[in-house]
Amino acid sequence: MRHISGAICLALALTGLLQAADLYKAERLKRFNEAKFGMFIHWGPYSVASVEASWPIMRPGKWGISEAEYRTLPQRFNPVRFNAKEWVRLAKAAGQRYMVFTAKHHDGFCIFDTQYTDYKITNTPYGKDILAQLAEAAKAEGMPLGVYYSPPDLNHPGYRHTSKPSSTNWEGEPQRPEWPLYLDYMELQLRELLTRYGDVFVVWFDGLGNEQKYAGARFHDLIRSIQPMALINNRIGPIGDFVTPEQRLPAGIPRKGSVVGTIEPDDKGLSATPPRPEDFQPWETNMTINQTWAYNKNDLRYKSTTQLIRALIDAASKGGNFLLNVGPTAEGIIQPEFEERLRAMGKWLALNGEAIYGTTYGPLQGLPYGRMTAKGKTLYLHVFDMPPDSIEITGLHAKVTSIRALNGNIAVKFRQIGDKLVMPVAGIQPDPHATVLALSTR
Ligand code: H79
Repeated sequence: MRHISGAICLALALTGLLQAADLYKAERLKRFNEAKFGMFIHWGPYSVASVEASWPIMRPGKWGISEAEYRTLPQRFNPVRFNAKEWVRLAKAAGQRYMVFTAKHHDGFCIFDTQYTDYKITNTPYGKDILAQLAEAAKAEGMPLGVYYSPPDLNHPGYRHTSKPSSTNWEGEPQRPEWPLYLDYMELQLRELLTRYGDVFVVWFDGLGNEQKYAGARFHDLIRSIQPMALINNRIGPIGDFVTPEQRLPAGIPRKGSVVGTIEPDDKGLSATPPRPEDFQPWETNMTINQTWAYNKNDLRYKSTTQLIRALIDAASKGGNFLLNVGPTAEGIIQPEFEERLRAMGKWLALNGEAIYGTTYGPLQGLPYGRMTAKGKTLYLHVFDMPPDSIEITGLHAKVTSIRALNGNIAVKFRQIGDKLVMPVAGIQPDPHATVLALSTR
């Protein structure tokens, strides 16, 4: 008898724990979906050289910098114009609702004052903990802040033979007896990041494939035990809270169990039609404004504001988030080409944000004129290319009760016959980026 009740007790306790874990997950994902649009920041001593973060020592050749010179960059890193508040305020003005900052990139340099390596910010001429300043400013402004933490670490002697060129062994050497020391180092640093900088919105890993060597479940457990509300992405092995197509938008809606390639578009099993909510796989696209993650004065291939706004809309229309990168200069400035675009996005979001934040994928996908998002009984039609006479959509089964254009809050005339909805464009003020019509339905 005592035996049975013991077993029941244990079962109840376990169910309780499982339910608590599920509740945390639901809450994390709710916050993630409310936020929708974030600022990614790649910043470190590499910003001095107008190259790319870490890749110059991984795939050398085209960057015009040797590994030896790359390793001296911390001696020249002195961002005297860095002002954490200005970055946070810019993110706010852009309508971004979270920030993700490179605490450690693949090169192993730490922009926070870790106890466990000398390759860090407090050993540069600048000398102060940058993550601490950003965390303080973010907290003061009510901006959620996440940390990017690279599992690959080209500077750690447990990760690889550091006497060899990084280009020969940057994928790590997990078969060496020193490897577990590297995993312990990761744990120590994650503990620092999760206990010294306040609430962490997301731990954004970037494992570069072959991630089973990190035995990621250990780090998931660690993060969950310290900050259960911190989101975890999919790049340390386990799928975590969300998947992360890089530099591209998936062609359909990710479902649980579908393959969403990280860098190569090897997506499989995406939905062209909306999945049931419980089958949806949360995701986030991370993307640069030009072509480089780090500051690079030679990279002038900027996406236009319209392209960026439409990328955000496309992501939202498939249920995803959009994490848009800036690479600040060596002085600590976010360059004007980025700032202009971000402020213009913020202006568009100030009018149309209700069609983005907290929405989910729309019931109609692949629309000829644009995209659709949804929130409760309201459907948002984002018109990219305004037709000359009327906007017509077919396939809508819900009964539309009223339509308004979000820019100006003007009522829009419409006719609905069967599954066909017709909206004459006369009276709608077109927005060159995207005009949003909110359809109230019954
Ligand atoms: O941190 C950023 C990148 O360093 C990292 N993830 C984002 C968030 C990343 N992981 N994998 N990749 C980027 C893809 C690598 C593409 C490459 Fe290349 C093609 C490496 C070398 C050639 C892109 C172009 C990077 C350097 C040149």
